Amino acid sequence: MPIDTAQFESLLSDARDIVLIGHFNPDGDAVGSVTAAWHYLKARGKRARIILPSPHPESLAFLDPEEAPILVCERDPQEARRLVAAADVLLCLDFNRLARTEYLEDDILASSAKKVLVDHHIAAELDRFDLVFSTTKVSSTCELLFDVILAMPDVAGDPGRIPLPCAESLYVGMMTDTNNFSNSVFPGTFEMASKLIARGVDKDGLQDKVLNCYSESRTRLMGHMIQDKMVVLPQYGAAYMLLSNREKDLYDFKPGDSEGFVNLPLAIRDVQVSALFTENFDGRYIRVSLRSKSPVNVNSLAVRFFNGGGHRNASGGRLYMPLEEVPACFEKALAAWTDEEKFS
Ligand SMILES: [Mn+2]
Repeated sequence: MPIDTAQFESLLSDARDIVLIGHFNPDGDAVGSVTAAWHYLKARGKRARIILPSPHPESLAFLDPEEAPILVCERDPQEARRLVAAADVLLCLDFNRLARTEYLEDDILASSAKKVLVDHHIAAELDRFDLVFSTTKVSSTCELLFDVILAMPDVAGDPGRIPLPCAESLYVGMMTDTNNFSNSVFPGTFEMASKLIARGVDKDGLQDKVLNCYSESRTRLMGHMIQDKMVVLPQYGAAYMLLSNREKDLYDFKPGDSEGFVNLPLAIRDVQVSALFTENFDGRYIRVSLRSKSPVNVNSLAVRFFNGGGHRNASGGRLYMPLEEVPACFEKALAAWTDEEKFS
């Protein structure tokens, strides 16, 4: 479907200070989309800054623009608030609710800037933005942003006009959100990949930089999780793992190290739903990650039982309880989750 970029074009051409914002615990799609947008704007001679609520994984550091390094709100909240207040356009990427920025919701609402959303999650807060690009029929925010950029008048459908660093960031976001083409892949996803590779993106190089870059201790932690922590619940076609702060210390855990763990139990034939429960570093809450095989909709599980949401086959949320109480809570949720919700 053709994307109407007229309003976006006029917002951007008038803008002097643009701020790009990603979500808390930023993943490849969050970092990919904010940095892709930054490089696109830079090529247009626009001044922009990127704010992320919390630090990104080290493996994505190469995407951080040297000229205007990403501002991490947790490290410099005052500067983040100042930038949000002073912006005339706020471009929010890869989140559906302002609460996903953790610290900046009120500041974003209070800012007089025009607010633009580019996102692929279910049920975005449409009324809080002046302009929204939102669909769930793409692999990632980066795929949607690729479509938007391609439809901008200066690019005019020619991927050759997308700056190379922008193209690389877009590829990384798509590659990580699809788990390297294994889930959430649409025909348009392959079209995007094909056009970006033709543009000059080094697919193998990015794969090695982002996916094959972990420490030895991370790979050992993954083995420990499968061998010692995975619990399979055959009666529910489900499996789960708990990751405690003690284990994180033991395995020298770095942000991003548990990326992909939640997908592992889905390799078991009869497991349709997989959950990873991770203790937050300061013990304030348990981070919930949920994945499912195709007909099963874990978004409904995340929304009803885990204070969250996301996508049909990949959702997240939070629990406010000690880690020891999580197994009983998860089993209770699985028992109460109706088939109607499960296959909705
Ligand atoms: Mn995403």
